Amino acid sequence: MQVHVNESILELVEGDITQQETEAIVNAANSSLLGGGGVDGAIHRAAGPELLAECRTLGGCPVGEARITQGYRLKARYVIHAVGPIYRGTPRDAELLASVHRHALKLASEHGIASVAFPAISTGAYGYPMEEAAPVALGAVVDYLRHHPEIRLVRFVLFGRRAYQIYAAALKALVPDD
Ligand code: AR6
Repeated sequence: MQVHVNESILELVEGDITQQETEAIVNAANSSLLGGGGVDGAIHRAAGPELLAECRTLGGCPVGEARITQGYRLKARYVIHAVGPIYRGTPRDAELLASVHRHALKLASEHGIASVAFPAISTGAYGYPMEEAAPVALGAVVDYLRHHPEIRLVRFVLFGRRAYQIYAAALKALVPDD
């Protein structure tokens, strides 16, 4: 599904983030930025070893922030490595999850990137329940798009039908009149 936020598009699809042709894809990374499982493993496999070599030069990244690299063998020109929170069940979870989405989009704006694909950050190994993560992640992106028309397209790439349905329900609740 798709909604408009002013002139920009916020889109949800079911699929694999490594196959996206947006200018940047977002990685669900950890603070070391040195790779891992899940989305992170899939992106590093698809991008090739040059990605890890560039990540090694970055010196890590705090939780709630993001760093940018080239995309190497990916279709996307850039990878934005975003470090989501490990879910603890406190109000800080949502603050950090919103922050990581804002940081990723700020990097896109600064690099003249107009289209960005996100995975469902923190909802795998980091244990954030999808029903809780979806409104926080989507809300942060809608807020950003309202003030940053230079980002033309944000696509959430959800892994499997259940994930897609949860994010679609959250987006309908967030923009009921679209
Ligand atoms: N495309 C889109 N989404 C995917 C894909 C894919 N190819 N593969 C998995 N997902 P996770 P986290 C979904 O665990 O929770 C890593 O080891 C998956 O179903 O990748 O932020 C890092 O190095 C889930 O909904 O990221 C960190 O140590 C979502 O992507 C840690 O895991 C995120 O799952 C980060 O954990």
